[in-house]
Amino acid sequence: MSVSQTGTIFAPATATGRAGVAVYRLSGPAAREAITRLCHPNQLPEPRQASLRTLVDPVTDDVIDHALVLWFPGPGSFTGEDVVEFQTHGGRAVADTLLRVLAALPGFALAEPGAFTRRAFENGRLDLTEAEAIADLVHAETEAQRKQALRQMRGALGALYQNWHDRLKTILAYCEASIDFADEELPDDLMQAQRGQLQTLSTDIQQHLADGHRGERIRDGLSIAILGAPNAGKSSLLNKLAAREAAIVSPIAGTTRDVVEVQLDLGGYAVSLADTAGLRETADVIENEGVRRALARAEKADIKILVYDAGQAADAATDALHDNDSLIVFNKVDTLNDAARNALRHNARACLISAETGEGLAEFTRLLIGLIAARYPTGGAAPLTRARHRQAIEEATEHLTRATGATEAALMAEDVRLAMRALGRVTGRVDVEDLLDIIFRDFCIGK
Ligand SMILES: Nc1nc2c(ncn2[C@@H]2O[C@H](COP(=O)(O)OP(=O)(O)O)[C@@H](O)[C@H]2O)c(=O)[nH]1
Ligand SMILES: [Mg+2]
Repeated sequence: MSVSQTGTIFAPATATGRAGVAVYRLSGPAAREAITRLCHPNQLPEPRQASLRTLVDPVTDDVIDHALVLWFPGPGSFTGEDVVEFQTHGGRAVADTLLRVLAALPGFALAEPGAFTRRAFENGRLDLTEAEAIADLVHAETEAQRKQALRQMRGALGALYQNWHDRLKTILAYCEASIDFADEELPDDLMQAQRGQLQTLSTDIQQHLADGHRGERIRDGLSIAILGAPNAGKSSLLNKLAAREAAIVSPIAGTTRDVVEVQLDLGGYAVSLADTAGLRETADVIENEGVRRALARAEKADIKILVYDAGQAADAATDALHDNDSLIVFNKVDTLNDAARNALRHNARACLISAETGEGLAEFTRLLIGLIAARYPTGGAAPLTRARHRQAIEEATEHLTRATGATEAALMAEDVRLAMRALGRVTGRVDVEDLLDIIFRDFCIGK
């Protein structure tokens, strides 16, 4: 459906299945009728206070369940409309009966995914970044995702964009003054001052954009690739980190050919960890394709784990992948004598591990999490969290650059207006009708 629903909507807010309690949510002009028609006794409870009622099918007089009822009169509710919540016993039969009875009430329709939050947005209860953060919080699986979603839900990102928007509005007002009063006495340096303001704002926005995709990676998960020579122990390391036998380990070089991926929670970060084919020159067509995929994955990875067999001589193919986003691991240290180990310890950046015995793995995991946390801190200024935000803000900066170079107030004003509009699309202040279906599609029913 492309337009938002009208009338009164209802939906289970908790997942279906057997559970102690199930919550149903209703919103819209007729929400209160669900209380007057279904509840015994049927007067409205005190706002925002739980009251125990008996839920009855108004047609058959059958008791459906005993429930806690909450009444949130609009406009001070989540959606801005009258909202009712029923907390019943969980379970299929109660759900089926209650949903059937609600659907039969005049003007009631089952809510589409995200319909409640969409109403909250349309009624000005939250901006689009806050609405998106609710979806993110519902989907959050790790600590970092949860914290980031909470911060955005409290309006940290929206407030930042609003601040930029307001600064542009002031600049626009001066531009328009210059146009309107072109013949009158205005300070000569007025336009120059606006240029300065635009530059300062541009710098702030550039800094926000140049965040190494921090917010997006925390939200969507980081990509980490394990790379190295055949038989270095990459698959063994993946299995140890995943705590399961996800990849085949064998003494036969060239066993791993495709990229094997596992999803992990590493220190609160959602991570997609990829095991790859060993890097070597080979005549085997399929293995060659594996090496190509390994290198492509290395290119894409946010962090690389470069695995060396500690007992082997130099490995130029792996050396070539070293950069600031890589961690170096010498594996199979269980096969080394003390002198050989000490020689390796001179490399301060390297970790000595044994994927076989587990030696050094705790320390390695600690270092890896430290590297992730340093690259993708959860504190500091609120980061943008979606490609949608990045696109709109990049568009805004293009307009700002043009505005800064404008020679006439009218041209500057036009680009400032366009920049404001691009920012307004992020928070949903302007012209977002086309975006809403896409954004709210991500939601669950009942949210
Ligand atoms: N002694 C010892 N052998 C290991 C260690 N890690 C892996 N291996 C062995 O090295 C061989 C290659 O391991 P594998 O994980 O398949 O390496 P990959 O080709 O890099 O994925 C297998 O026989 C493993 O059992 C280790 O830390 N110590
Ligand atoms: Mg392997």
